[in-house]
Amino acid sequence: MIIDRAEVIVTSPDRNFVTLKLTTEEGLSGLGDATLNGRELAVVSYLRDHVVPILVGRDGSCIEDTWQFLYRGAYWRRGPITMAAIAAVDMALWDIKGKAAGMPVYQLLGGASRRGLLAYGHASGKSQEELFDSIRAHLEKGYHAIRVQTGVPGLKAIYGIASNATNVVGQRYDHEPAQRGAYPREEDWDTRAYLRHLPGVFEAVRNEFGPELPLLHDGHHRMTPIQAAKLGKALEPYDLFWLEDCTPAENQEALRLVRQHTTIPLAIGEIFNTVWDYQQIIREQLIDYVRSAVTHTGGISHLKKVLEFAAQYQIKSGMHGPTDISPVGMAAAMHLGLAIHNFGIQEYMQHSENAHRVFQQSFTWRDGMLHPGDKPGLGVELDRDEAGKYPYQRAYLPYNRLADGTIHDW
Ligand code: GCO
Ligand code: MG
Repeated sequence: MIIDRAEVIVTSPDRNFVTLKLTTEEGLSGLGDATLNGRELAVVSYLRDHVVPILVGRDGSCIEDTWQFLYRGAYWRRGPITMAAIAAVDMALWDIKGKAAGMPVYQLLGGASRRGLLAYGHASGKSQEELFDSIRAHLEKGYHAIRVQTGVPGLKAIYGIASNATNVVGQRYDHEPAQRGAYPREEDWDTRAYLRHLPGVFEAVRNEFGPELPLLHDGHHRMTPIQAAKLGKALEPYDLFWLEDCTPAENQEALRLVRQHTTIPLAIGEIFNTVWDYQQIIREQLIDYVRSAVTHTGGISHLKKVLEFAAQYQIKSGMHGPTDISPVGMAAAMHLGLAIHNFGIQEYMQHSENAHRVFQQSFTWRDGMLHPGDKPGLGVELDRDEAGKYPYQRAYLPYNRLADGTIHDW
């Protein structure tokens, strides 16, 4: 199965996506997601300038060997750009292997461990009324688990909160994608105001929607360890499924302090790239869910190893699935999530209709659960004509400042 062609396709149906397409001499093709939100072209160059020239002519059936060749061979290991590029190659090779075998990738990974994948969506609102409307819209769309993000009195713009009331699933492209434009948007932040406000919001949501609905929250790296501990304690009565990214977790030790004070489940890892980023927090059981995306963690081959390590400590998966993970990356997450034993939950934010036209997919979404479908490979095809209608547009994630002008984690 010699790799004959390797192409990098950049398309922007409502947001930018970078896709690697590998084709073998037999004419089998595979897709891999290499999208790094707001820094897309860096991965394009890494692939086009450094990876494509050494892929062509290799035996595409050797997935692990190709992974090691790209990881160890580069000498410069880890990091989001390298690992997104390797992930794209890895996904594309699994896709090809599935097509060659006539099996969906989850079968190659050991077969299904469950009927489907519980998925959560993103509800948000500046006010309680908007938030409740957004939660209701998600329930109507079939979600059985919901992430709750809220505006904070006195703050104008917060990442993750839709800026208008039409916060309807599939139409919400005014938040979370990197914003198109020449310069990143500035937002504001005040952790004390947020800590005062959030517990009351969860109390109101529980009173309105009852005790059973799984509720999640993303702290987006904004707290110090002691602030995170305080928030975890304050939220305990509302029985959250998880509190995500409570601190900037590249300081893995910070979580020890959080753990000493609260039993709230912790989810971390969407900005991690390798098992090494998880070494301490998994071994010391400082988290409950691994948030990595297949796309940003070296592909199916590497994330599977991270999740198997996590399984030894009863830590589960909670794979990243906002709209900056392309339909190809989402498919890879679904195949992996279906096969592993320690699946927890899958984030599923839903792509726009234009994105669905570019990427033809075979997954199903029923009763709050995702399933990757049974087409051979990953089950996604890319329509080149549709992709060509949407050229790349420069886009940046926002940043934020405290009232005195200090830049803060956003
Ligand atoms: C999430 C995330 C996203 C990321 C975004 C960055 O939990 O879904 O925090 O909103 O910030 O994917 O590219
Ligand atoms: Mg997050």
